[in-house]
Amino acid sequence: MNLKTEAEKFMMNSETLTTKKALEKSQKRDDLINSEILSKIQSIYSLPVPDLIFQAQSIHREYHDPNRVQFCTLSSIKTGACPEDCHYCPQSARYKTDIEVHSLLSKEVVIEQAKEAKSQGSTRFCMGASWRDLPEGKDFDSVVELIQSVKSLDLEVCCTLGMVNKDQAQKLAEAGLHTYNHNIDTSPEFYSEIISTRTYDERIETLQNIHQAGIKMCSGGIVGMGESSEDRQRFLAVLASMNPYPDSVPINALVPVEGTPLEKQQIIDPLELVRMVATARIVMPKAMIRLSAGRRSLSDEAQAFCFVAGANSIHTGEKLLTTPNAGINRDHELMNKLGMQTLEKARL
Ligand code: SAM
Ligand code: DTB
Ligand code: SF4
Repeated sequence: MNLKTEAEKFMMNSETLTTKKALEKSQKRDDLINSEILSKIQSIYSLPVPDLIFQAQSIHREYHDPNRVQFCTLSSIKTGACPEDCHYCPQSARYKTDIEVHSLLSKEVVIEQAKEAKSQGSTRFCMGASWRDLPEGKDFDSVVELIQSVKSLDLEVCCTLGMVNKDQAQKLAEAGLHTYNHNIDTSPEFYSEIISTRTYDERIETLQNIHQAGIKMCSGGIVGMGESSEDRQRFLAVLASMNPYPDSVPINALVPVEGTPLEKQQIIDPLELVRMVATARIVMPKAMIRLSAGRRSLSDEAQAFCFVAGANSIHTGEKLLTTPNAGINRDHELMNKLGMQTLEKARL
C-alpha cells in the first residue's frame, strides 16, 4: 500500500466532507420557515429582558392561567440499544454510557408507574422508547395496550417512540393516544452536526402523519448543544411556521451525559432558556410550553423566571428517561413557594 497516496486520499475525503458540511450549512432551509415569522422572532428574541417578559406575560395571560403548571411524568418503557447517533443521547448503542438497558416494560409495571404519577399530581403520562421507528408486530400491539390502559386511569397519554408512518399513526389515534412527541431538536442547519442517521425531513414527515391522524403534536428541541443564537431562532421559526404549530413545545436544556459526544458541553446560561421560552410563548400563544430536561441544574429563581416567561408545564419525577430529574418533592415545594398550583388538564 502506498502510504502517501492513502494519506492524500484521507485528506481529500475529509476535504470533500468539510465542503459538503459547509455547503449544507450555507444552504438555508427557507422552505421550512415563514420569513415574516423569522423576522418577528429575530426582533423579539433580542429584546431587553423586561420588554421581552412583558410581552410574553401579556400573551400568556390571554391564553393560559399564569399561576398553573401541568405536571407530566415520563416513563422510559424501552431503554437503550438505539441504532441512532443523536450526539446528546445516552441511549444510543454507539456510546458507552451508564444506563440500564431494557426491553419493553410489562403492562403491570407501567400501570403502577402511571398510578404513582397520578397520585403525585401529574395529569399527563408520557411513554418514551429508544426506537428509531416504531416497530410492527408484538411490540406495536403492546404499545397499543399500554396506551389504552394508561388512558383508562384518566391521564392524558403521550408517547415518544421514534418515527411513525401514516398507518401506525391512525392505529395510535384509535387506541386513544392524546399526544405524540417527536422533536425537531434544533435548526435545520445545525441538525447535521448532531444527528446523521435520520434526516430533518423524516422528522417533519412523522409530525405530519401524527397531525393527519388527529393526534396532538408535541415538538420542540434542545438548547445548549453548541448552536448559535441564530440556530435557536431558526429552530423556533420552523416550529412556529408549521400549520398548525405544535400543541405542545418542549424546551430541553442539554443534560451532558458522560460517554456521549456532547459530554463536555457547558450548561446553558439560564437566561438563554428564559429568552427561548418567552419567544416560543409569543409566537405560539396557544401551545403548552414545556420546561423539560435540564431543570435539575436550574435554581428556583431561574425556573420561576421561565414560568413568568410563559412555561406552563414541567416533567416531574425522580428521573426523566434515563437521567436524574428535580424530584417530585422539590417540584411541589417550588409550586408552594411561588404560590402556584398544578394544572388539571391542558386546555388544548
Ligand atoms: N427515540 C425517540 C426519538 O428520538 O424520537 C424518543 C425518545 S428521545 C430520548 C426524546 C427526546 O429527548 C429527544 O428528541 C431529545 O430532544 C431529548 N433528549 C434526549 N437526550 C437528551 C439530553 N441528554 N438532554 C436533553 N434532551 C435530551
Ligand atoms: C422531551 O422533549 N424531553 C423529554 C421528553 N420529550 C420525552 C425527554 C428528555 C430526556 C432527557 C435525557 C434522559 O433522561 O435520557
Ligand atoms: Fe435513539 Fe431517540 Fe436517543 Fe436518538 S434520541 S439515540 S433516536 S433514543
